[in-house]
Amino acid sequence: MSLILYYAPGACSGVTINAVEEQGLNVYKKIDIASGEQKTEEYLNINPYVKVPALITDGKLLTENSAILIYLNSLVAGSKLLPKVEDSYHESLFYSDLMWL
Ligand SMILES: N[C@@H](CCC(=O)N[C@@H](CS)C(=O)NCC(=O)O)C(=O)O
Repeated sequence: MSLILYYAPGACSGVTINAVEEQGLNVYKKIDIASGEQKTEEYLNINPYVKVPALITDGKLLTENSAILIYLNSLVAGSKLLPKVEDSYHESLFYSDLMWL
């Protein structure tokens, strides 16, 4: 499997950078959003939503911190990136925290 996470230092993609490192998957590329690199044709071909983070997994695009975290959690057996939930209240609380990100 090939994975590349596009991120910008100091931006909300820090959430997914931490998760990638936590999972031992050090596969990221820096995008300089201050200089507008996210608007270049090269990056728009990767992520037409003009944002970071963007994860490319086996050539397919996944965006949004929350969705990327759920995906990264699924890649590592026994991952503790996301909590185990005991009931529907705690499951909803988990999604509440995740979406707050
Ligand atoms: N809801 C998105 C937010 C993504 C987002 O707004 N990223 C900002 C950096 S924090 C960005 O790429 N901004 C560049 C731009 O809007 O041109 C997520 O959680 O992934």
